[in-house]
Parts: sequence; structure tokens; C-alpha cells
Amino acid sequence: MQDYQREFIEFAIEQDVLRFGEFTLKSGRVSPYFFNAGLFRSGQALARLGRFYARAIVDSGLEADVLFGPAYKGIPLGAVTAVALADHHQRDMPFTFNRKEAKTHGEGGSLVGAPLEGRVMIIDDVITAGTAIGEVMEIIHAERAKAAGVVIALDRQERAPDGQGGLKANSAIQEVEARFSMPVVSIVTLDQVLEYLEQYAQQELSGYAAAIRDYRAQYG
Ligand code: OMP
Repeated sequence: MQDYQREFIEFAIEQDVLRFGEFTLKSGRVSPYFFNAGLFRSGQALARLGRFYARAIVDSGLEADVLFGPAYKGIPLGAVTAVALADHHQRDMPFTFNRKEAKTHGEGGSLVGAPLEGRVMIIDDVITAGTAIGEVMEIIHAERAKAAGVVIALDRQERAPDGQGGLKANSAIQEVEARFSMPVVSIVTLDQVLEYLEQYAQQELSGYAAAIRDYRAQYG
């Protein structure tokens, strides 16, 4: 794990974004941890978050023509990433987001910002089963653009539930990569969260590692 990844986990815990306990996921699974990116909610926290996304993109070596922040949670994530790439990496990239409801008056359409064309880098929060990302890909394909990759904050490293995707042995992320022929990059993975809990965290947090290992054995 790189220093910035450890710092990101500390930051997420400190902001209450990464929490431990019992949480029911969109997939119905009951998870011992949850990552709520909506709780990065101050100017300073968002600026810092953008720098972590930008760093992950630069480290990945991924190239793209436009950043896309899918509604709703991806919108601020994409915006802060675009700002951080410009401010800290001399990369002034076009940025686009979508509305959930298409507008019928004024500028019309459901996309706002730069044209969604060329290689699109999607900025999102978390992929668990890969359901949300499938919807995002429909938008990109409708514009005849090509996905360059997805950048997320946390890779939960879970299998897709039965009946979704064809390769049950693989993680949901691997299925997304195979199905859409694009890489998925994350700031951190669940393995790194576990490493953090076991090696760096205070005792009150390290106790959650066992529950997460059990969960991983069941769904990972
Ligand atoms: P999938 O569509 O199953 O890949 O789940 C991704 C979505 O689940 C995210 O965009 C969130 O809305 C939500 N989620 C989190 O935000 N954090 C988590 O730790 C877990 C989930 C989830 O419900 O799986």
C-alpha cells in the first residue's frame, strides 16, 4: 500500500465516510462496513478527495479525453477530480455530468458540460455488484463514445450476486472490466482497508477486521 492510500483510508474514517457496523447494501448483502462518499461534505474535504482521485488516475497511467461524473454521487466527485487534475497535475480535462431526468426545455437533453466524446473516464464512488455502472455505460454508448476506464474510491472486491454477469468465480469488478473492455481503477481496495485495520489502526477499529474477513470469505 502506498502512503497516499493509507492516508486516504485514515481520511475516510476521520470523515465518517468509511464506517464499521452492520449495513444492508443495494445487493441485499449485510456488510460489516460501508463507504458513504456523500459524507465528504466540506470544501476542504472535497478538495482533498479530488487530490486522491487525481493521484489514482495519474498512477494508473490511464489516458482519456473527458471526465464523466454520473448522477448523482459522481457529479461532485468528477468535478473535484477535474479541479485537482488541473491544479496539481497540469491536466485541464473537459468534464461532463448527466441529469437523471432529461430536460425538455432550455438547453434540453440529459448531459451537461463538455461533449461526451472520445475516450471517457468515469468517476464514481463504489462498485459492489456492478449494477450502477451498467447504467452509466448505456449513456456512454448512446453518445457513441468509448469508455477509457472507471475510477472509484473503494473496490469492495466482491463477487456479483448469482445471475449477474457470466463469470461467477470472478469479482464484480473483473466482470465489469471484461464486459465493457475497460480497466477499473480504485484509490483503495478492501484488502488495503484490511491491511490498514490490522497494521495501523487503533484497537477499537482493528477489532472489525475479523468480521470483514468473514464477509470477504462469503462474498469475496
Ligand atoms: P452496485 O451497483 O451494486 O455496484 O453498487 C454500487 C452502489 O452501491 C454505489 O454507487 C452506492 O450507491 C452503494 N454503496 C455504497 O455507496 N457504499 C458501499 O460501501 C456499498 C454500496 C452498496 O450498496 O453496495
